[in-house]
Amino acid sequence: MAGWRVRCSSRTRRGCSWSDSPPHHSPPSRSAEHAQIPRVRWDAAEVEGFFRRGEPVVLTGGCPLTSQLVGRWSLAYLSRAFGATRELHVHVVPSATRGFARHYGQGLGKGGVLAMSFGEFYAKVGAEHLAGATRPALWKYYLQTPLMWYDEERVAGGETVNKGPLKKAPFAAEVDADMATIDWAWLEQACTSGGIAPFRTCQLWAGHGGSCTPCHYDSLSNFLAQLEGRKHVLLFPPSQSFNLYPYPVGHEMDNFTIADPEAPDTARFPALAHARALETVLCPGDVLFLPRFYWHLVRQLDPGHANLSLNFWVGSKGTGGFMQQLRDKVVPQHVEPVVAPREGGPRPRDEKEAMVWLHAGRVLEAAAQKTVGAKAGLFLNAMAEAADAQWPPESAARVTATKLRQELGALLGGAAEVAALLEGLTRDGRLHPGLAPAVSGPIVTSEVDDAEAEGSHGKFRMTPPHLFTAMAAETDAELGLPAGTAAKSLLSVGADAVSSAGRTADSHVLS
Ligand SMILES: O=C(O)CCC(=O)C(=O)O
Repeated sequence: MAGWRVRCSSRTRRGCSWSDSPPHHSPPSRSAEHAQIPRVRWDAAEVEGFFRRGEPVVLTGGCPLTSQLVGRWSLAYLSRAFGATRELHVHVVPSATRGFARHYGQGLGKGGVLAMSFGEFYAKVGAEHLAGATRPALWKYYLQTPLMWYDEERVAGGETVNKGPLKKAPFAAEVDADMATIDWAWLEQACTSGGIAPFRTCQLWAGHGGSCTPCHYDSLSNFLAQLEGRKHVLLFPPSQSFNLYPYPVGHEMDNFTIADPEAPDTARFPALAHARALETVLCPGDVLFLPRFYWHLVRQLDPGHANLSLNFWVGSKGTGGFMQQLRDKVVPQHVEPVVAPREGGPRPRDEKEAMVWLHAGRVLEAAAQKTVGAKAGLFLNAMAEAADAQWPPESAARVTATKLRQELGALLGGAAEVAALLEGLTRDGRLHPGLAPAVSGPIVTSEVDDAEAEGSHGKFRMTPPHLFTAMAAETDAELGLPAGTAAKSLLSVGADAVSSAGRTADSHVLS
């Protein structure tokens, strides 16, 4: 394999002949060569097998899902076509920040989510990032906004189903007409053949190249369609979970990894050196099928160049009967997935089985938290060292530990498998003393349940003005800028671009 540089076909609609000239930006160096995600023509007979088996694949050759939008949609086009609606979600982080983690606050990282129109967003990235930028960039921007979606509800067995009618972001007639060119019938057929229906959400991703979405998994499968610019995708199957050091269960970011595979700190995260990844570079026209629970880190290539994707999340967040059975037996409360084992010992035989381990690990952590609260890490460390055999036989801790060993042993195949799971869960102090920084204070997150939104638990979908002002003041102090500079930078919008979008120049994002 010739390094990370993937040869995208120069016959793709947008002529993505990147292999002929050096890219503007290479992904950071890696500790290991990674295998390539298979690239297969969208109409090849073998494609259905990837969906059915739940394996990642890049569909090439003009997949009809979004082929009508490739070459038509661009940042420039959407800034005109989208109209004046100012409800689009734009993530904003200080320029030195590596990525956009979807969660911001003390212990999570600096940043926020602001409501803008596409014209405002484009004016900002045009003035501060895209070719010909005239102002230095204090902030980086990433528009991540749902365009069409179903609300969901959880039903028996932990599955999720669509609830109510299809909803749409308020966009102009031109975008509406474009959305109708999406081949929804192809998507439905793909989902049906893979047993992963129904469609849940279509989201727009627009950036200016250079930054990334850090390593995480989603509970829904995904078709990620690249429309403009390129993205490097690093993908880790569920079997690699232990090697990536997921945040502890219950943490705000417990579907993200604490370790950063792009900048591997193997002194702090030794197992990261063993993590086996798949990778690809998505070019306009490519559609990546990304099965749920696959960890993914997505980097926009080519800083200063427009980057645009649409994705389609599909399926149910449910994890099947085994999870419900396990929860009912060991922890009667809702938990969601994470984890897999070290080289050498017992381990799952395939990625489907690895997913069971991942979820079993999460149930184990949740059960420990329920039993001993904040001492869950200590409890699981002790279990990993088999110290529970010495605990008083009648104690709640011993009874729980025995029950957990029995139930998980039956699920995973035996005591050795449970020991391997415990070893992976507690590796290198992941849970105790705890590798993740402590979180406190209000949180701005794009992954918040409706019931939790807007402050009832100190969580916000959008950054309230007072939080943004505080963050901007910190940025001024860190960079030695006059007070108010960072805030002003975010409030100002390039007059030309805004008026060309048919809007007034004095509009701002925090009103
Ligand atoms: O494109 C990106 O930056 C992230 C995409 C992603 O995480 C997803 O589609 O689930």
